[in-house]
Amino acid sequence: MKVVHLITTYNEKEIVGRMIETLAEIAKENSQYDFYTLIVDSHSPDGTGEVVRKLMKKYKNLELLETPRGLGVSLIKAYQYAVKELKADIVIPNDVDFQWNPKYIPLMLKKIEEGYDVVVPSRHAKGGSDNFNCFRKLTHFISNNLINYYWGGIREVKDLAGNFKAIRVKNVLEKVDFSRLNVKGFVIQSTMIYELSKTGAKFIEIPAVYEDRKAGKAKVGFNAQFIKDILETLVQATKIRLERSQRFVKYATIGFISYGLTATFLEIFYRLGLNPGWAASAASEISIVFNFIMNNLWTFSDRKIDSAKKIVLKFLQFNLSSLGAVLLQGIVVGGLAKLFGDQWRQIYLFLAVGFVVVPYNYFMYSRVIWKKK
Ligand SMILES: Nc1nc2c(ncn2[C@@H]2O[C@H](COP(=O)(O)OP(=O)(O)OP(=O)(O)O)[C@@H](O)[C@H]2O)c(=O)[nH]1
Ligand SMILES: [Mg+2]
Repeated sequence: MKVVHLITTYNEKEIVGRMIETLAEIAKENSQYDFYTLIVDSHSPDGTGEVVRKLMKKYKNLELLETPRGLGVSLIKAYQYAVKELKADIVIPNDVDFQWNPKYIPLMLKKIEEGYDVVVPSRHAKGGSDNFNCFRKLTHFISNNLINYYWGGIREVKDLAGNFKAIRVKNVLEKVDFSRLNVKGFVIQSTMIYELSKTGAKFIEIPAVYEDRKAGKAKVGFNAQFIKDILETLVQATKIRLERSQRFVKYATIGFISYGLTATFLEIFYRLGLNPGWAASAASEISIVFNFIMNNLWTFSDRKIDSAKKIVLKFLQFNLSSLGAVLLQGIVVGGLAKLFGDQWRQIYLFLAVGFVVVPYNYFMYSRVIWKKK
């Protein structure tokens, strides 16, 4: 299997050689893999590129990719290059400064062999840690926890800010649509977790220690670039939140229309002579069919069920799950009526639908009926 390291550098001439050497040692000790190192450098004025060019004479599996300034822009180019040109099977991006120690690589590869698609060394997994000062702790908390995790709703892993991860190419990285990614700075990290999650990737975090820089200077400090990075993170997290909630909005729209449909058919069937109970049941079944078709074509179009046999099976499952919703609704309304009296029944219905049936159905649809492959 071909493993490609993507090492991003900007003014890192003191340390780039040490990273190349360390990766070569790891390659020697893990000879079952075919390792390749791509240094991704944004035309560093300190001559990092020159150092790499010289080392390319000594190490044959080493290459330099020159990119425009910006970590996001650089990584987007590098990921595409690793997939398309280098034909990588596994890609491992990392910083050059040893804050993420390459010693975790053999374990990360083992996890990929075990079937995980994205392995993320994490400061927030049990046993992980960092050595940040108060300022960095605060900025990390704001961007990682508050903006990305809570506001953006990116929850596949807890450590969303690190560069270091192992990613399977087949069916995962190769499916990421880089042409529509337009991020410039450090927010590329949480954006990648989100993009990878859309491919249906299976994630795992392994505990890791985020160490101090071994040489050179940090590019992160309290300056104009930092403000730009935080703003970009906020905008991007908002976009991700909106994109993610689109599914729920579609589901809710269909639910709303089907309520109208049930009410209309209840009237029609009743006027045709059915008693109200049968009329309501028949109307509900029509709404169930409508729900199933529309959610399959629209809400879950990316996970569409299309073989005839599966449609039959899933439709039966869908009916069973809807029956569950009806029972739940009955239990909640009945229970509340017993406790507080019948006169508030419309309020109980509203509460049962809003707080129990809607979340229950959404859960069943997204996790059972149209679950990710
Ligand atoms: N190609 C490229 N790499 C960059 C750019 N900016 C930063 N890097 C590299 O990306 C990695 C992360 O940058 P750092 O400055 O270490 O950022 P950080 O780790 O969040 O900050 P510290 O904890 O203070 O080191 C390093 O290897 C940098 O050299 C860029 O514009 N282009
Ligand atoms: Mg660093």
